[in-house]
Amino acid sequence: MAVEHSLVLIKPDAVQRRFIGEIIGRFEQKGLSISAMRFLQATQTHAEAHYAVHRDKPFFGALVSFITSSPLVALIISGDEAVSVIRNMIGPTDGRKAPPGTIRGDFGCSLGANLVHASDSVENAEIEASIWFPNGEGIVDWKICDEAWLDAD
Ligand code: IDP
Ligand code: MG
Repeated sequence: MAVEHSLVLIKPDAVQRRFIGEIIGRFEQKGLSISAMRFLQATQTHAEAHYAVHRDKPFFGALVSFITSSPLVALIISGDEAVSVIRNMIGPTDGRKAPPGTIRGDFGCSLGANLVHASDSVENAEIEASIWFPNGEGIVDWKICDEAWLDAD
């Protein structure tokens, strides 16, 4: 089993629309597990660091102001190949094009307000985790009891 850790944000639009439980529930149902979870209002510093790769894009200002506009939930979610599994579960960036069955496809019709962020690589997951959980604070190393039943490969 190739355990990976993904940094997930339940974005302000999803929090305001009361989708925290629904979104976390999907990851739990999939057999992934939570390694860290914080409910917070992102600062400008969080936002600029998290979206640093987009700083030259025309939508950067709107993106930073959206992500800092209201509370969000930051999580580290772990499991077998968690990075690609979670990217597939959230779907493509634009909710209008995201297929049904994905989080973005089921709950949104927007490119900006697309409910959730998830790391696109193991390397970026580590960088992003250090932004939301500096010095590893809040990260819990634990074993879930159903692991043997989830991996019969
Ligand atoms: P991703 O979240 O699917 O990885 P990225 O291209 O990394 O998508 O973009 C980061 C976030 O920036 C998106 O989730 C979305 O909220 C926002 N975004 C991306 N492209 C646009 C755009 O063209 N206009 C407005 N917001 C955008
Ligand atoms: Mg991205």
